[in-house]
Amino acid sequence: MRRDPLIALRPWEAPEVTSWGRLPMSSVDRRDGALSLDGTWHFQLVPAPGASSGEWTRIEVPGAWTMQDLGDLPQYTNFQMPWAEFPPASPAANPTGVYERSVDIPADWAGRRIVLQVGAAESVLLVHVNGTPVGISKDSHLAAEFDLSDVVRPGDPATVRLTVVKWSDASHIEDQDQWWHAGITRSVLLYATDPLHLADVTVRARQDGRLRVDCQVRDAAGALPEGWYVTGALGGQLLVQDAEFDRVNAEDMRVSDFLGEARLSAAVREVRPWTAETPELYDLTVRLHRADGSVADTSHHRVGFRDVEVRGTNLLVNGERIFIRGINRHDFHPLTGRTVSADDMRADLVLLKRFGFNAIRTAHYPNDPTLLDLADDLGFYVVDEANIESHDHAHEIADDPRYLGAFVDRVSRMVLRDKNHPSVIIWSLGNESDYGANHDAAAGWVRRHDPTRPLQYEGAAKLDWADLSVASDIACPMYAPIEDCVAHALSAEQTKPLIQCEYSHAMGNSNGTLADHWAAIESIPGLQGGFIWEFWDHGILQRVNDGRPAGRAGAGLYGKGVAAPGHRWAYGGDFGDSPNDGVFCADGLVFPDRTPKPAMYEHREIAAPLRLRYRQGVLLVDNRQHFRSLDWLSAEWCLVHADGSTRTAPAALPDVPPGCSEAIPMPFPAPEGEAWLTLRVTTADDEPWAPRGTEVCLPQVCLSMGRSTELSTGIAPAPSHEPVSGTSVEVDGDGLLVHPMLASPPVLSLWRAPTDNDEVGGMAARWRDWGLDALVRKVLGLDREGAQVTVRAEYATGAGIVRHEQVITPVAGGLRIEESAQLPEALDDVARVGTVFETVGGLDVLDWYGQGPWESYPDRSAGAPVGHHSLDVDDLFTPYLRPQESGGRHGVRRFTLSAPDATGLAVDLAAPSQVSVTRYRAEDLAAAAHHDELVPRPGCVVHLDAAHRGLGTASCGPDTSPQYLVAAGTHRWSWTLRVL
Ligand code: IPT
Repeated sequence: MRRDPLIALRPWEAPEVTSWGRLPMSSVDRRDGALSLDGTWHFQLVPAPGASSGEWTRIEVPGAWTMQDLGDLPQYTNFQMPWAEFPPASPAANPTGVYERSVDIPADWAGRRIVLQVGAAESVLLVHVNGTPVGISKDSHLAAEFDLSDVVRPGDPATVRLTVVKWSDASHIEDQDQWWHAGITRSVLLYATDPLHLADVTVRARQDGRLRVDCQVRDAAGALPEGWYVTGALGGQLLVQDAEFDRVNAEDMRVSDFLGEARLSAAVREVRPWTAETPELYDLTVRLHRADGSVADTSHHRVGFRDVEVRGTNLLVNGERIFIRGINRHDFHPLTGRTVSADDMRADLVLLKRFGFNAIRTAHYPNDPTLLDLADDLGFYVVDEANIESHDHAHEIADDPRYLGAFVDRVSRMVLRDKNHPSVIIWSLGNESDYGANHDAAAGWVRRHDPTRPLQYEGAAKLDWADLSVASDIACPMYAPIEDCVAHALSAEQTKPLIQCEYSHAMGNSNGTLADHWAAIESIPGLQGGFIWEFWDHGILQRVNDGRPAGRAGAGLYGKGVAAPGHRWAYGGDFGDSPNDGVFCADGLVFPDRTPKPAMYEHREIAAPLRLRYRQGVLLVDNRQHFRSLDWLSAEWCLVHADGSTRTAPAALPDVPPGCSEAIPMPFPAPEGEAWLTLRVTTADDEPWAPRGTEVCLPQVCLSMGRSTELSTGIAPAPSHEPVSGTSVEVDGDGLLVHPMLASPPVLSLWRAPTDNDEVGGMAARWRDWGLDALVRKVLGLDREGAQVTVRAEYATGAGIVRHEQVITPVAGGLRIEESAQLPEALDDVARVGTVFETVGGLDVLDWYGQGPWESYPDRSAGAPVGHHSLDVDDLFTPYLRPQESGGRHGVRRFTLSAPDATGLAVDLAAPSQVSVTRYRAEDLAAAAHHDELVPRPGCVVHLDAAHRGLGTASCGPDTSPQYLVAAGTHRWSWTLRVL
């Protein structure tokens, strides 16, 4: 057999080879009108490039083979490479997929230039057509195009063979924190153009309406043929008249000087500028005409008129200092791994829009091109990031000249593809790859080709946020503590806008202190926001019986964040993958099925377009947007009293300009006692991302006898429960309360099922060392004084003795339990101090007065308004992928837990407390690795916490702030228990 020259070249171990035979990247989108080659292809998986199994099977394109049960499964590592070879080497065992199909080349393509486009192939693509080697490409997240004109014949079938080599020198610079997959992950298509065609179009559209369009025609060999010309048409009705060009002919463009480029320019009067809040787009059609006027080629663009600029320490869009309410997003899907449909991408962005996000960082590679079309359309600012992450060998690669071409290739091709998207406001050179000459080379290319946008790279800026000489116009650290950001902004040293490229790591039950970040960002010039890490939990839907990915057959086998019975969300190690980094890939604000986690509601409120304030009896509405009025919003007032009464009234929103505030009349007469006023804000009309009536935010103020509190710091006093005599308190020989509604008595609890933050941050290990997960109670004394019982107990921990006292007193209709716990000095950081008990079965509904309805914790409670809430107990629980502390509600003052026949129990808390009601004990949660392993208990496990530790973000980044820690010393709390 003849040796295949593409295999003989061994391009998978040659970083200098970034491509061969590949056409230059372009902004001209050829997807419309192309022949789709998506569908079922013949497929062979062989153990190494050049091997042959002789056994053909089938595969879906686009689709990674790792998701189609073809013998090679996904593997998850964060930054460690999955194998030991040093760059640029890759392992000899190198799964290689051969995709093959036949395609009928349309007969009417005779005389045309025929191009194959492979949307994305991971990690090296070798192309053969009709047995002829056609080309090579690397970069798993950008399309590769090949000119087939000389190897196919219109009217005849052609055999397209795409060989994809999984591991390569390129894997070392695609070492992102995500699943390793392999195969063709985006669409494959074939299209034809005139031999003389629009090779590239560069659109510059300014906020003031100036438009410049540079068209590159290839291959005109320095001059367009006699009489050929280019025209452009902008917008439907309005602009063409006012624009200088509708039809700009060759003379206008000084075709005599033609060097392959034609320039069109126009000034659009009364242009509606593009911003993420006002994503105004104009249709631009560029046409290349033959001398007889017929059209040789057409290119469509959606143009947004806007300016981006870094001025001093501010990032400006259309001259305004904007806030970046961003998120990091991967191309991810639980059924297909990396292949994401347009509908799915739209659903991602719609959800983000509904939760107040206005920016996306395409972590850590250029996303599917459709994502940018949608971002233009729906309104997002995008940091477009090049596909470079050399994490494990960052230092070696950043200056390695063998990788120089790859760096420049990846960055420049991204810019060439995406430069006309108004949504893209910043280019990123990649992620976590140290900083070296290869970065500067790529930065130089970008600055020359596109001077209209700033550039960022965390690795360049991280050693000195203010250094103006490095390849980053933004100080874009990751996971910097709030105090460090504040200190920098106040230091007088700051030279660039500070926008964290990653912060508030959303792993498990997390995102503590998000509101504190934003309090700093909004009040300190120089701080402009950041991108939360990250959007998705990367759990892959897996069949439990055979451990295989469910693949496309799993459609619909999940809901409300949970996989259907017989399935689970797989994370690292679940496919037998080794090495792996476990559950670290489950660190998103949404579950793998896109169900929002409670932290999304926290963000929604922090990012609300409208905020309420109440100062000295005056109610103020703030328009917190940069460009929009409030006229797209409707609202309704809701006043909630502690006694359970609620009043509503329609609200008329004032015409407050962006960034301004206005006083509005109080909608209700001043309430007696404490009450909470909420504005339920919804969309007034259909928005592209939300039907009319969609809830946008729930700003709230506390109206409390002239006192005011934003959000949730106060709560009304409890009804008093006077002691009554004549009733008795029943306790057993150990001094444990016996009560008809309780299946297990109230005891002290100092522990929670560790969150991912607790585990990675080291707190969980400390708690285990102290023995807090298995406290042993020793009764010291039991006293009766009349009807009152006092029980004193102690618990030996690795950090000293904890003393606990319960004073139980009969009160009207129930029992009052006053408790205190004394924590020794060394026990200075526990998960909680409170009571835990279990109820009898059948109590399925929780009604409470406090913050809700969403899960909230002391350092994540800005998004949960105070009110009367009601939920089924099962719906209180948040199914974090690795079970952990979940389902808490902050600021709870009282609740009932009832059965359908309204029997049950009621608890009144003397002070607002952290409460959780679940079907699981903390140890049940801590013992399970996946949600499907949990077995609900028949009764409810109820925690009443006098103090509960904040969540923080210590799985990657800062722990919670000191004010949210549970201190040593004496804690006191008191509650009453009644039977309904
Ligand atoms: C940072 C990475 O950029 C991101 O890909 C992800 O791994 C994240 O952390 C954690 O989930 S890098 C980290 C070493 C700070």
